[in-house]
Amino acid sequence: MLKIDDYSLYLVISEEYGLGRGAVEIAKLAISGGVDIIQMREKNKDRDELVKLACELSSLCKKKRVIFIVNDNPLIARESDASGVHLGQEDMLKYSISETRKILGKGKIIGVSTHSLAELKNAGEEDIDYIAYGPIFPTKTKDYFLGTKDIKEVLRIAKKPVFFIGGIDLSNLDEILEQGVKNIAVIRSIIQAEDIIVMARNFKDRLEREKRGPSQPYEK
Ligand code: TZP
Ligand code: MG
Repeated sequence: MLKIDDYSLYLVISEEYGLGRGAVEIAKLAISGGVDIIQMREKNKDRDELVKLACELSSLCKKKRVIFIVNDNPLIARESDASGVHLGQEDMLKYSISETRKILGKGKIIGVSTHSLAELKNAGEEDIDYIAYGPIFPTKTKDYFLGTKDIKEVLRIAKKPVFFIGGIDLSNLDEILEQGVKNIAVIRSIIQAEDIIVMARNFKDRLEREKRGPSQPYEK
């Protein structure tokens, strides 16, 4: 059973932003570059297509020991034997966390999207494994963003690992890592990169460096 460690790089794949590249191709390249978690987030596919793609991604991720998460639907997560499911606030009206836990079973991962400190606090009380918080920077998928001012407060009150999301790229990564961010989730900056492997590796290297802490001065 794969578990979520700090300094994880979480890639959310939506083919619609993939510049013509398919989800499996993107996943393979991103895994080579070192992503720790992959989410299938497809809003324009029918159920059969979702199950088929989820099964392909699930078996690829299993082989590579990468966590695989299905967005929106715990039943598809179960059918594809994914590592877990990611639910938005509206998804939880359809599938409560307790129902989702029953569908998936104990060892699986449940993640929840939050967009405010209040949602973050509520999510922290639930039987879930991680929280996504954002969008912290402007992004194509939302018409608003939260900014970075509450990051320290988010980290102070969060009872689960938090993945910051929304408009994160290599140019603004340092700014949030300096505030204590440990885990990040991205879509476009990796899937739209000319070289997905190199871009994923750049993100991962930066997280690894942060994990090691400030470099020690050289001693003779
Ligand atoms: N939830 C909050 S922001 C976001 C989602 C799914 C989109 C993140 O995409 P990008 O391309 O990394 O800004
Ligand atoms: Mg959803």
